Amino acid sequence: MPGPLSEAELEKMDAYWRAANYLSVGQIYLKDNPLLERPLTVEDVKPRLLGHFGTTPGLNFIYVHLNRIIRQHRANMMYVIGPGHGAPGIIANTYLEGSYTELYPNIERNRDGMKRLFRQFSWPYGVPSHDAPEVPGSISEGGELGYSLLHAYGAVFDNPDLIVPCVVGDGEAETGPLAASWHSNKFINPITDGVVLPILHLNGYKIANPTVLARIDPDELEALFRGYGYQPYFLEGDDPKTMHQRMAALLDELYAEILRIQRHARENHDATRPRWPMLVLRTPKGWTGPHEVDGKQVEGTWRSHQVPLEEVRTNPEHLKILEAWLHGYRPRELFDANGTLREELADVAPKGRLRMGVNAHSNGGQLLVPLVLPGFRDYAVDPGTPGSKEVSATRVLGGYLRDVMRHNLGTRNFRLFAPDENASNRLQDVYAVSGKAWDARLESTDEHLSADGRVMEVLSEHLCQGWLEGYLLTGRHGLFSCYEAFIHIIDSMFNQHAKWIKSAKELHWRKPIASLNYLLSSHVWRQDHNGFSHQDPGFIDHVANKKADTVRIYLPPDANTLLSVADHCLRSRDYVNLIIAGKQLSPVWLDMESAVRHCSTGIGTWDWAGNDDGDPDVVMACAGDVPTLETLAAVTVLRAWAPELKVRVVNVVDVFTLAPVSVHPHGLNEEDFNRMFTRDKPVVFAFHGYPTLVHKLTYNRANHGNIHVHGFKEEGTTTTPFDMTVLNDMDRFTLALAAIRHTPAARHRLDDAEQRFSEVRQQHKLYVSEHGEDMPEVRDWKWTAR
Ligand SMILES: Cc1ncc(C[n+]2csc(CCOP(=O)(O)OP(=O)(O)O)c2C)c(N)n1
Ligand SMILES: [Mg+2]
Repeated sequence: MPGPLSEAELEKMDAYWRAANYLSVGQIYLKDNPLLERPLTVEDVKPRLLGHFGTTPGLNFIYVHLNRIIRQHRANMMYVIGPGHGAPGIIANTYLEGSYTELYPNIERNRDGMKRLFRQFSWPYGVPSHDAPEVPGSISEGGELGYSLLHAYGAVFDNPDLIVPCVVGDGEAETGPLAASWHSNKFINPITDGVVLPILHLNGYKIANPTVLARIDPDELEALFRGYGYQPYFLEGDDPKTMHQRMAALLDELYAEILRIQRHARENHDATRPRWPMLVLRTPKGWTGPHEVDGKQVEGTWRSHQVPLEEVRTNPEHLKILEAWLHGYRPRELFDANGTLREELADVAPKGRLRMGVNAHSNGGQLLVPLVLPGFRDYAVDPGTPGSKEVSATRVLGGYLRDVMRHNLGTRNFRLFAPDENASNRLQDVYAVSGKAWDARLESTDEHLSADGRVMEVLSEHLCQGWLEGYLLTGRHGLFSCYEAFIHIIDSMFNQHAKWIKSAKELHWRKPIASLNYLLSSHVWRQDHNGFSHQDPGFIDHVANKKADTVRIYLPPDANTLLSVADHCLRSRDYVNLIIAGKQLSPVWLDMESAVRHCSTGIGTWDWAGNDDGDPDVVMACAGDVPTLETLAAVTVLRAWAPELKVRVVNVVDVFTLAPVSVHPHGLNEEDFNRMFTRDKPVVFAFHGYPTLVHKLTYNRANHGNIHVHGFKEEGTTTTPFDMTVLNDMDRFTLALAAIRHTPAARHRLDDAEQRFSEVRQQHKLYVSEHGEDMPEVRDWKWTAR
């Protein structure tokens, strides 16, 4: 069949593809005899057959053809694959192009190296079976499906020369995040951003079922993608030679179309949303694998998803099929007697930095330019006497973030991400510097929308998270602000990113990247108008499970501490930082220098709030803005209910200071912890989240038996701010009563305190029921020094 490839070129590309397929099958099955220099025996086969063949030949086919485009045009391409279980294919290709051996010199490009390449795959202490940080050229942990397109789009923001072909599995395409991801094209600026070329890999099957997109009518499929704003190109077939010619021709056309779109946009300064091309590639699942096994069709069906032949070690017939399958790729034509790829095939791959295995963006830390940060002290709020002034902490932070944005406009390496909540979380000041990215129709009533915007707002936590991950992994910076309750939507994506960071840190060649920063506002205690559905502080617990050297949790009690924490987080590398701070008016407790000192230790005694003279009867501890407010109010309640009680106030910003230093690097050492919390005095602890976390972190502290934690108990509704704390027994009166109850020296006060408590609680209930707001003495309460 005629096409752009000469006969020789076609032969070479096909051979190279066979080599990639051969190496992929070798990784799944073999631990020895890598070049089949002797008849295959059971001893050559791995004891545990792990891996996925079905998707791999398709991924390899695409890789080989992208290589051709890169060579011809010196294109800057990074490959993202959704079906990450096809890692053997990517490993094979990076090995063939040489990038694998450069990063892992023990995997030499000869017989021994090939044997090690095969053996290490899915082998204890070897390499994982999925696309993972260990895989050269990858930014997408492919174990959990659904995020490929988001990572690809995140990568091309502000990278105008980058092209990211992104393979979407047709099964993966059924996931929620992926289904929403297609809309990313409305957030791309053709002048200043790069291009994602989605390649829907319609191999027809998932693990055990057909895929929806493979079984709808072609016109429905086309309409679907046109509806998403793409121009779909279709390619279908299974005859390798024909497919090589047609794929080469099609990629030439697609590449030309991409350049045409970019040229038009850039020469005319016209950012109008183009109809970006995409490819729908329909090839058989398990292409080139055994067609039939035990009388059942395997190639072209779901049966080829993992290991098409499972009984190789026990069934001689299967061993024979495997041997014939491997020989079918004609390895002698591909590798020389030493096991090195034949020289005439090597130039199918591009050279040097152009190889996808070493694309600079895929190891984004190499490209990381630190943010230029304004002095956060310039945004400080003067508190006057502690707590006398009320501000929205996140609004104050918004002013700082506006200038972070401003200072980094030139480098174009900072973006904010929010699921339609940026202004709701009070970060709207940033619009003075940069609007919201939007490349769909504009109406005269719209505000702050532009194709050039750097605030990414879309009502999908998945999209925000996935874009940000892609942006960070390619060496940029960002912050994701979200309602606290709904951040749970991306729990699993957070897991995967945290795992990525953990594993990447263990690889010498992966450079540190900017941390993933969450700002959770509209938090559990101040969801006054939204109620129970919006009240959930559980993300803290979720984050706390991850590796100590990867996660940080901050609960700044006021605006100044929030500024200090944010500055720290934006400078940090290779962490996930979780910051929780309210957006409602709330007291400022510390002046800026005290805030900086407090945040640098992460925990501290607030001497100005206590009266313990170094020897308290009770420790009142708090973490979070509302718990801090209630704790300080409880201190003033105690002055009336038990005036002689010596109270110490401890405030926690950095939750992990509570953990032993053996568990988390931020943990207080035993001595400091005991000095602060005492060894034997009661501790009443008001905590932003679920109380169990404090217990979990402090369970082996000397004084753990005396720590009484008050936090969210899953009681919520649409009610007043103070009533929320009452419903969950974290209000000032409950905290004061608990202090008296647990302090032996105050026992004689208990009856009286209980009486006062029940009266005030009754009064509160009646007042809020009748007036719909909190009692004046609660609303107007202010901290007063003793
Ligand atoms: C979110 C998620 N759910 C389920 C799985 C288990 N899983 C692994 S591969 C696979 C099928 C993938 O099918 P497809 O995307 O079509 O990939 P391919 O056919 O190319 O292998 C499934 C369900 C997963 N990895 N991630
Ligand atoms: Mg599939």
